[in-house]
Amino acid sequence: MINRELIDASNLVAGVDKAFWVILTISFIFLIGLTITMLYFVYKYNKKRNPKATQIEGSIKLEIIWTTIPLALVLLMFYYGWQGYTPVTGDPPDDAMEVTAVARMWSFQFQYENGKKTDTLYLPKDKPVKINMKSLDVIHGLFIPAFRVKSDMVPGRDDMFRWFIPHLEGKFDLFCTEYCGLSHSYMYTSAVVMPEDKFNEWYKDTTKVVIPAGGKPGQAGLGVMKRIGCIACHSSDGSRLIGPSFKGLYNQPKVVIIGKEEKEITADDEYIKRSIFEPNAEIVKGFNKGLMLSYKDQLTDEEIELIIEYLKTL
Ligand code: HEC
Ligand SMILES: [Cu+2]
Repeated sequence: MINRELIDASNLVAGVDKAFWVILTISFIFLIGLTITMLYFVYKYNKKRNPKATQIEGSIKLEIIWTTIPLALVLLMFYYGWQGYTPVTGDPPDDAMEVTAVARMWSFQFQYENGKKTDTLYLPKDKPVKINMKSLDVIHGLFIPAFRVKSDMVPGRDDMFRWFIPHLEGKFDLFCTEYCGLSHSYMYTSAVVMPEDKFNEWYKDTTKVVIPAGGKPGQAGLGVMKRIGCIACHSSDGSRLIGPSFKGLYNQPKVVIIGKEEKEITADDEYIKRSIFEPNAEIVKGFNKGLMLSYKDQLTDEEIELIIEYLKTL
C-alpha cells in the first residue's frame, strides 16, 4: 500500500512548500526573538533600574552585523523562492498534453486537443500537462491548491500558461481566485487525476452529453445549463438575477431592443438559439448589454435543443 501523505500531489509541491517553510521559519524566529528582546529591554532599562539614559554614538561593528545578517536572510528567501518558482513558469516538456482553460462569468470550461470539452479538469497521472489560460470577459484566476498551481487569467492575453505533473490520483479542488463579480463563488469545480489507461479510455470517448435515462422531461437540458454555468445568471423561478428568469419565457411575447429600436418578438426556438449564440444582437428590455457572451464554440445544436426542452417545462 502506498502512503498518500508521502507522495506530493504534483511536481511543484516540494519547491513551493520549501520556500513557504523557509520564509515562515525565518519570520517566526524574528517574531519570537524580537518579542523576547523587547521584553528584556523593558525590564532592564526601565526608569527604576536605569535612571540615567546612556547616549550611544554609533558603532561600525553593529552596522555591519545588522546589514549582513538580514541581507543573507533575504537572499536565502530569494534563493528558495526562485527555486520553487522557475519550474512553475519554465518551458513545458515537448510531450506535455495541452488543455485550454476558458473562464467566463461564472464558469470554467476545459478544452482538450481532440475537441472534448468539460467543466471538470481531467488529467492522466504522472504525465506533464500544460494548461493554457484564457478569459473571455474579466480577470479570473485558476487555482488548484493541492498542486500548488495558481495563475491569473487575463482577457486578451493568450500567452499565459502553467505546466505541471500530477502524481496523485483523486479529486482536487479547483476554483477562481479573483473576485470576478456577483456569482464568483460559482467558479468552483475540481481536477480529477486518473491512471493513464483510464484517462485514455475517457479521452477517446467522444459522446458529448450523457443524458440520464428516465429523468423528468428537460432534466438533461437543466444538466447542460448547470454544467456550463447559465444558472449563475438565470433563475427558473421568476426571480431576477443578472439576466431575466427563464420562467414563462418559452413561446411568450417579449420586448427586445435591437440597436435603438424596441421590437416585440415571440420567444420561440429560433429566438432562444439566437439569444445564446448572439446574445448582444437583441437585448431584453430592462437588462444590460455585454454581460452575456456568445456560447458559439461551447454548445452544440443538440445541447441547445436540450436547453429548449427544459425551458418548455417552466
Ligand atoms: C454572465 C451572466 C449570463 C450568463 C452566464 C448567461 N446569460 Fe443569458 N442573459 C444574460 C443577460 C444579462 C441577458 C439579457 C440581455 C440580453 O438579452 O442579452 C440574457 C438573456 C438570455 C436569453 C433571452 C431571455 C429572454 O428573457 O428573452 C436567453 C434565452 C439566455 N440568456 C440564455 C442563456 C443560456 C442558455 C445560458 C447558458 C448557456 C446563458 N444565458 C448564460 C446574462 C447571462
Ligand atoms: Cu472568476
